[in-house]
Amino acid sequence: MSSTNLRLYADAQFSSPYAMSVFVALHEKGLPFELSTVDLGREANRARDFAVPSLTQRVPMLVHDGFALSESSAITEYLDEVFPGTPLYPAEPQRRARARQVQAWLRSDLMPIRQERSTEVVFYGPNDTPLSAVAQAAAGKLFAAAEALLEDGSENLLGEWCIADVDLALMLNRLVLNGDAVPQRLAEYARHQWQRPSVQRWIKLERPPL
Ligand SMILES: N[C@@H](CCC(=O)N[C@@H](CS)C(=O)NCC(=O)O)C(=O)O
Repeated sequence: MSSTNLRLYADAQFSSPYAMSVFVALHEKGLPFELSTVDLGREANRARDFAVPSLTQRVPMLVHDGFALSESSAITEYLDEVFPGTPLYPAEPQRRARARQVQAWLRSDLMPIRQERSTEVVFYGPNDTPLSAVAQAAAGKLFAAAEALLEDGSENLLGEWCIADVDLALMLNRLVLNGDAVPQRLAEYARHQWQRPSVQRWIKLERPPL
């Protein structure tokens, strides 16, 4: 364990949107941390040294002072509770609940978009397969929710920036960066969120070829 006492385990391609969310959170908090990669293609996540502490055999996993935690939104909530620095979640209970709702929804729904526009599209390059009818329907649902959440014209979901902005921008950018049709307002929101320095640090990580 390094002197920072924080180590993040991410996928070897740096393509996991969930690892990205935690990486951004650590940078927003200004916390020094070590970054380790887990080769999911070689099932390194099933090896005992990762499988046991992670419980879930999934990245991301954060280890803080010997305490191992997986599940990205549990990690970012933990970081927000334990460390000062930029708040990751709104303080006001209803806004905080909304941020958690958006995170939970993006992690549990919109599967056709996640399958047909994997994060390889975002971090390696676009694909030219048209969206299926079910993916278009999922995109319609995504746009309706995002437009409702951003109806006041704000550049962030809930007034001040929060970690759910990163997750929503990533979901929209699966389409925007692939050249799929996205309402202009939402494409601008996603592009704006992508410029955040903590997000750019993840984007600029050196990736191995696929
Ligand atoms: N809900 C989890 C999802 C984590 C997840 O799906 N991680 C993927 C990489 S993006 C993974 O580790 N897959 C390997 C596996 O499930 O065996 C989170 O938010 O952390």
